[in-house]
Amino acid sequence: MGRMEPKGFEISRRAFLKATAAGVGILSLGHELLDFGTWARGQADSPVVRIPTLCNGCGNRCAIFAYVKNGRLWKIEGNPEANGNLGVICPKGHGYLHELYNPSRLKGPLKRVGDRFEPISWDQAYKEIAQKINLILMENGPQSIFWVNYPQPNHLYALRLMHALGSPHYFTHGSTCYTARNAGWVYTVGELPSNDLSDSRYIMIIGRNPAGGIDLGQMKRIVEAKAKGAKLVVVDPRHSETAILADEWLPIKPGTDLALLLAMIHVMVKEGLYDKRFVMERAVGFEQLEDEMVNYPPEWAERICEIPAKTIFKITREMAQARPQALIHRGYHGAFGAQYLNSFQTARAAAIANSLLGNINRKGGIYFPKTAQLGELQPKHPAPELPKVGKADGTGVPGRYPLGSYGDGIAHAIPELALRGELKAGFVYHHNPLRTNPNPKRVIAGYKKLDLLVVIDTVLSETASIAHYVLPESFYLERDEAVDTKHSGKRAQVSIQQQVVKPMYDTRPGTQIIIELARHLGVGRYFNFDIEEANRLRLKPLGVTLEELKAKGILFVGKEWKEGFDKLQTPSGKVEIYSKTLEQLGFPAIPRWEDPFVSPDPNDPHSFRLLHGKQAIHTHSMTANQPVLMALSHRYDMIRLWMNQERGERLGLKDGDWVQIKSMVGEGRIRVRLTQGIHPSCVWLPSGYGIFSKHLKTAYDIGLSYNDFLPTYFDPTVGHVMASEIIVKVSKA
Ligand SMILES: Nc1nc2c(c(=O)[nH]1)N[C@H]1C(S)=C(S)[C@@H](COP(=O)(O)OP(=O)(O)OC[C@H]3O[C@@H](n4cnc5c(=O)[nH]c(N)nc54)[C@H](O)[C@@H]3O)O[C@H]1N2
Ligand SMILES: Nc1nc2c(c(=O)[nH]1)N[C@H]1C(S)=C(S)[C@@H](COP(=O)(O)OP(=O)(O)OC[C@H]3O[C@@H](n4cnc5c(=O)[nH]c(N)nc54)[C@H](O)[C@@H]3O)O[C@H]1N2
Ligand code: SF4
Ligand SMILES: [Mo]
Repeated sequence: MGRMEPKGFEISRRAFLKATAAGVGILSLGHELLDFGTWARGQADSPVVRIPTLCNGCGNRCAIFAYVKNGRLWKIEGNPEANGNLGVICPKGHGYLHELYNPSRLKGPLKRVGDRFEPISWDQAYKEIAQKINLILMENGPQSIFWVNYPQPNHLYALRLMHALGSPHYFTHGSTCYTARNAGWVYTVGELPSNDLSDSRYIMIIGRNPAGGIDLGQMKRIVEAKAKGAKLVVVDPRHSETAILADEWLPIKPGTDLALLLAMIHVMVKEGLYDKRFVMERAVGFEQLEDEMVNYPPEWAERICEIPAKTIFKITREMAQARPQALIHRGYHGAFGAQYLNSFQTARAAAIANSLLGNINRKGGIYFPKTAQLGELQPKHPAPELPKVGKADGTGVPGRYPLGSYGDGIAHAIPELALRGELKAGFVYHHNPLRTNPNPKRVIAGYKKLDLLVVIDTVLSETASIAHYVLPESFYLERDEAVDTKHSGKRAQVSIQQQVVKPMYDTRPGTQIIIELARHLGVGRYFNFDIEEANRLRLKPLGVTLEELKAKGILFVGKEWKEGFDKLQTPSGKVEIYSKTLEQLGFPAIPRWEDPFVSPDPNDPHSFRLLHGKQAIHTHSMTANQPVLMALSHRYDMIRLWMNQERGERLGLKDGDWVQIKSMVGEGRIRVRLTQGIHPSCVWLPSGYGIFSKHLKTAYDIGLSYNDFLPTYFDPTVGHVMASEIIVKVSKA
């Protein structure tokens, strides 16, 4: 463990006593009562200890140093060497720290008794859960049990548990976030790549907002590229935080990015701007692309996406000039993660346009990062057999969702499968479907239908509130976790979340909970290890020890990234401009224009498309209850619906007025923000609010969530939520 005592952190004992002389005599620190003298002596005398770990304020899992004094967390800082955040951390990371000392945290396991929760011991909770699961297994078979979680390094052990029980039903939140984007890339270049931003000379970002939907490393690299003269073009119906930095902001009509991309491809093909050698040697299907693209000149696209044809020509020509150090960002959630009926084709078109720039695995282009290949637990700890039944959500099943990600599953199908009686019992871990899945009325009905719902969380979230058992996980700074390979880049990075302070309450680390559940469920033979042993086994092939990793927090392993490639992980080994696989499955083998599923009524002044997105100070459903972060929301008046100024005025609205929003499935009230910075056809809702768990007092009933307005949809390609296929009517409240 790295130790240091930076001068600035030491408060001298005298200064401290002076500052608190008028204070109380007894202080309550968590659950311990200390007399003031003991506490003050401890504060003054103990050194500041620096422990490297990972932030859990959002899925980015930035590498941080936590500073601890006298057993209390002092502050966190970014780890300067880390790929993902390059030494910085964001406001959510700072704000979420306060959760450690938030009195509304879960303090021990709970059991539902009627409409109340009662405390229960860990052992008793495990016994009762195991009894119920065993009964359900006997009556309904293993496929009636599921596990769903936020994808994270210890998911491996949850998957092992489901397989040990014989169930294929392991899910992540992917269908609400990124499955269209991932599939688009996978079916074109074989895997999900990264963006080599810092060495790029021309960066085009479509519906990605790393300054708000935070990615700290990306922002630093964009700024670095700009300092070297790179041009930044941001395509977003909204003037996002990233658009503020852009050389050019293209306020596209939402849902039509595919038209823009098809027109760009058209220009590259027609004017011969593409990388001919790369396409000839490294891609299949260019001839078919040429045939199809005649249909999509920029003049056609302008009528659909409302970006002037001359801008499309200009941007495309400029990009071709800068290639191969030019890229279209691989995207995440906003434009084609899981948003529209055409999102899969949009992701495909983005991948193809990049390929025509010849930038695949090139400096300044789209590249395949080096990822550490962790070791296996087997043969020492044999893995259970793979389940014999397929997934009931239809992922990977011909005729259902053949392009769907079997690994992620379709999590928002869980309530539907529960309503049909196909799923009977489940574990929800670090995930809050009641708030983050579409159409909460259906989600609540589905999850309530389960014979057994076990939720593993740190607070009484919406989902935990309806569980039969709530198992409290220790806060991230209180626990060791599975080694992580996220944020790989030019060199493979391996990182670790480790314990920084002692658990305040009767809580346990997630991996330990999984292992203990397995032992009670009679499949302990697959879990004869603890997190430490598992971490050691997994690090072994990398040639680094757990001690080294714990001392530094992150380590780089393996060889440096190199330009170029021999063979891609596609069936042809090349870029699949034309995809035979898609053809065989009955999907368009070359992207072609598809309208979004729904569109606002152009003749109705009240009709808008409802978009949503991140604000830099909140994470999904998990930070709104942080008093410091919510204070920022109020102070900067951020809990408002963005609407185009002129359209708002036509509805008789003034900035700050209350409006009523109504869709097919829900309604609600919120204040409006009138701005020039949004396309007239849509309104935009910040996505971190609308908390309805009464236990989360700071957040309760403030703002709205887009999910309240989103019907339950499954797109026909990968089964995602189609999160922006929402038409709402907005009127003055
Ligand atoms: N602050 C914060 N940061 C986060 C997270 C968080 O919860 N909070 N979560 C992390 C996660 S899990 C994710 S998935 C990422 C998401 O990261 P992003 O995908 O960057 O985030 P979003 O805000 O969903 O969307 C980005 C932009 O897409 C725009 N947009 C919406 N519809 C369209 C469209 O049809 N076309 C185009 N071109 N643009 C459109 C929105 O206006 C928005 O500015 O953020 C990560 N970082
Ligand atoms: N309302 C709304 N819905 C959304 C989004 C949104 O921004 N807002 N974004 C969409 C996207 S891009 C994504 S990726 C998904 C994300 O959706 P989810 O996977 O549901 O993620 P979160 O809302 O971040 O948090 C889930 C739960 O994890 C709990 N939690 C936090 N830390 C810990 C911990 O250390 N241990 C345990 N056991 N639990 C913990 C939180 O209390 C919370 O209840 O949602 C999608 N749906
Ligand atoms: S982006 Fe912010 S909240 Fe997310 S992991 Fe990094 S520091 Fe933590
Ligand atoms: Mo996400």
